[in-house]
Amino acid sequence: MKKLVYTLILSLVVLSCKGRQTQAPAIQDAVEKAVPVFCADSAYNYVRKQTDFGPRVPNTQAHDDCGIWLAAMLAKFGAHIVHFQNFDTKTFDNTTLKCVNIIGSFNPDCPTRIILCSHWDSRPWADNDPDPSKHKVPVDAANDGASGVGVILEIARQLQQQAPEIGVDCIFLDAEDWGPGDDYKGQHLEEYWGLGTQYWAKNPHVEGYKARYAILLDMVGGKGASFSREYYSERFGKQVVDKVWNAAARLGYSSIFVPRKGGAVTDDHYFINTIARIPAIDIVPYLPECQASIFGPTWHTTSDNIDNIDRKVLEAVGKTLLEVIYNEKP
Ligand code: AHN
Ligand code: ZN
Repeated sequence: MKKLVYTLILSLVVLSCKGRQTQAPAIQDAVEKAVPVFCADSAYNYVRKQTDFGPRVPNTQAHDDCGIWLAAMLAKFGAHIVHFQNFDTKTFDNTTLKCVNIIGSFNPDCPTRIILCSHWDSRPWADNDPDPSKHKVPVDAANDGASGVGVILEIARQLQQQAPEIGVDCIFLDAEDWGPGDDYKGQHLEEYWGLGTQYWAKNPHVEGYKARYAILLDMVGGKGASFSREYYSERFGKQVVDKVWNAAARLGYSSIFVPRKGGAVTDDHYFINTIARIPAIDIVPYLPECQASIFGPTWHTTSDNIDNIDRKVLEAVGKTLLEVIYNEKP
């Protein structure tokens, strides 16, 4: 019954978001381009659906159930191929994790491809919580995990309704967030983060896989978030950063996509750049004024839950990405 009600609510949301948004033609392009409308309510519901499973910590039932749901959603949205890439990986604390990277390929025969990616796992410990007694509690990860996946799912839904001129691979990466935090000082080694990405970069889902570039979404729904030009993104994919920040500026989002340099973040994009050698950028918060964390007040705390998600931030990211995708030429 609950499921039926949920489905009905979702259908209403989806119905209310139908329609097309047209934009003025670019000077060099006489044909008017239509960019589909990103529905923030729909993205928000995909975020909430993930948190409803509970923390998606590898080796738990919530994780496995959510993974099946994500693959089913990509299939439902018309991904021509859905890869379920299972693998085992070892963590810094010597735990073996049963993991899965989930890849939905749209227009798989198109040689010009871009990647949209986000990690879908939850951190097993809220080790940045202001209350030390909560440092072993798993994180809901509404922002740090579910937000990027929710935005990508809503983009996937749009891809089905109107195909862009390029191929798109939506990649949900596992085991990003089992890295050693500040409770393990001296072990803050980058190779223990992004374990799913490292596996994928060494074992791409298709032999000889190539893509023009990759865009990573990490923590793209938190209240008060803004994004700056992250260091490795700029170093490995400056043109991609330009493309995304210019698209955001055209849409009036320069207060969220701030045109300034950010810090350096060892995130999934780092391994896509250095192992897969695909230019990869990170849309990740940069909040130097925030005392608790540069990523925002809820980072790796028990407050990273659905109450901290702002539809307006999801919308700014989603609309900016659709603007990029539907202006990309083969
Ligand atoms: C480090 O703190 C070294 N990297 C942040 C990567 C991350 C964790 N993104 C989300 N959670
Ligand atoms: Zn995290």
